[in-house]
Amino acid sequence: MASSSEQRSSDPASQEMIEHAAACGFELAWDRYEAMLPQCDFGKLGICCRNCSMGPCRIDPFGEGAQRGICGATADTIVARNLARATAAGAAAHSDHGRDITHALLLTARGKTEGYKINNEKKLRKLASEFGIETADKDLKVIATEVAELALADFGRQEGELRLVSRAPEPLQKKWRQLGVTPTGIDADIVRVMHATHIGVDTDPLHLMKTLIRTALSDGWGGSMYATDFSDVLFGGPEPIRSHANLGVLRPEAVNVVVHGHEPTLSEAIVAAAQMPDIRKEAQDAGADGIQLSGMCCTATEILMRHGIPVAGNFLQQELALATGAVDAMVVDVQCIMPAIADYGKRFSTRLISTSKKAAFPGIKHMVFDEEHALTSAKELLREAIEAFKERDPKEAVVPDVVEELIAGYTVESIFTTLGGTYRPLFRPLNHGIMDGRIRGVAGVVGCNNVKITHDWGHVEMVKELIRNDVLVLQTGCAATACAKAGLMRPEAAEQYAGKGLQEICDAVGISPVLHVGSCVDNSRILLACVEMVKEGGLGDDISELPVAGAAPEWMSEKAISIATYVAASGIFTVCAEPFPVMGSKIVREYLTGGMEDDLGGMLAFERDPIAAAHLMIDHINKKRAALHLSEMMYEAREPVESEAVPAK
Ligand code: NFS
Ligand code: SF4
Repeated sequence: MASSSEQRSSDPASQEMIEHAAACGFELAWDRYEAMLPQCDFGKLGICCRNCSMGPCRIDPFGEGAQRGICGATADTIVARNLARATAAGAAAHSDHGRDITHALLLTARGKTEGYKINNEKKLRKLASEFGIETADKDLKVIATEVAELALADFGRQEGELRLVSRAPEPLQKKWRQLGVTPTGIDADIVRVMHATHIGVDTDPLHLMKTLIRTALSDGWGGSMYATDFSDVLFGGPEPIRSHANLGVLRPEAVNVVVHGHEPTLSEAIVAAAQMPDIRKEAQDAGADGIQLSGMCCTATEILMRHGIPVAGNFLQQELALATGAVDAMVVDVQCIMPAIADYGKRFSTRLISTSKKAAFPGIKHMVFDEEHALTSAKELLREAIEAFKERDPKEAVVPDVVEELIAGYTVESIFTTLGGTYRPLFRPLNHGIMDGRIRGVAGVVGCNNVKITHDWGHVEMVKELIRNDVLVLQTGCAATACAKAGLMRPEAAEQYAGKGLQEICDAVGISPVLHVGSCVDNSRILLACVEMVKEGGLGDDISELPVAGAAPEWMSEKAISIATYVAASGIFTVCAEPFPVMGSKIVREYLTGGMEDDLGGMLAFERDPIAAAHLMIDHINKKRAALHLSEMMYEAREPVESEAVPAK
């Protein structure tokens, strides 16, 4: 028996579409998951290896069969190598995205892109001064060229330290150096993992952990951070902005274009093209009430943050959006795109188009997009959608009438400037709120959806538990979309769900208790918010002393492995729901969930129950508050608000 729509998702729009899909005979990720069961236990424990062709080898966890691979590799070695490779793949995904944004800035500075310009001169000048570039009397384009070239050099850096390492608090930099995990060069650190994990190279699990941590750090303090900085420079630094989320943003009367994937170079061009008079007229002539653009996954959060474009959904909603039959085009680039979406191109007039030179999908039209012809390509994609609209059978379109309001657009620069007016040190209201016991601490709740956990339930339950305990929550990616859909990013959410102290701060500053800070690469904003909290003073000298914690309650991707690792290696206690595939190695498991804290001030924990996980975070925050001798919390935690969501399977 297939699981029920309530077991699959806690989001009403998704439940409705899951039932619709079942009635139409459409297969969804949950169906494929159930067909896959039971999943391989060797894989779960991380104890299978196929790094050479003498294998595959697998270790018997009960100690009765093979205890070593043919080469002699132990379970500890195999687990460590596998995890290192996953981390490298995740770091590579973020960093290659960062490289492309940096390159797009360089091309723009050289006048070689179509439709992009430098949108944020202030941030560019700030970066130039950070990089030690002389800017007096220099043209903006020259400054941009020099900044982009220095950043690109960090990708290929062969020695020394990554430039942005200097943004970390001194004590943290010192810990990294002492352990020998300071990132060197973004590409080189990834290559190092691939080399170290080849047969017969690094087989010491703890030494492999260092190689893995270095790569993760070069993602968080390198590739991802550059992606964020240069997206802000090129496309503008986000400011608080209102919008909507969930499948109900699709409008059957309009040409519906969903951009899905990650790199804002594509989605930004489509946003611009959709506003051009000729394209709008073509849509009108086709009988449509305009073009309705919306986003899916992280690219959604990029154009939400900067333009208020509504979000159609998160990772597990990509098939559901297509199942509505109301999507005329889904335009994808890279990462988190299920190849299964190709099915919908056969069932509806929907155009499925992949645009990255890095990714093609069987059954999906490949129209490679490049920055040199960005606007022209974007218009071409929109014209495909208009053609599809003409062919669409209106009777087949079923769109759930579910949308929620939200505010997004928070950044390190914009979080506490919403009061406006006189100059004030940015993070003072936050630090003071923490010190006087109104706010208990801050949590970053980020990451994906995963069929193993009721969709959105993990995120929403955890975040509600945190804010009722006066923990301010920062969110990115699919986690942010989940909580936006649940109404947690409206200012009224403070009154409905937050503890009294947090409510007082939200009212005073004019923010909601859950702040949307962007896409997954924008987790770098969370790191930098921690740096600002340290700089503001009163909460210790290092990130590891702050009353903060991180979580990924529905994670699934290799990128999430890299993120959780760099967050922990930056000194932040981080809880992941699904355990990393390390349970087959006592050494690796104990290091990540214990020893790492002695070395770097932060560590991981694994807990599937979102409420229990929230309490691990709250206990950690309380421990840090006590160590800092902060005052008692001003108010008792708020009573839990009764939840309608069903528990996870
Ligand atoms: Ni992050 Fe974004 Fe979503 Fe997970 Fe995928 S879209 S980069 S990986 S699923 S949050
Ligand atoms: Fe087996 Fe060693 Fe080859 Fe892995 S590297 S497949 S453990 S022989």
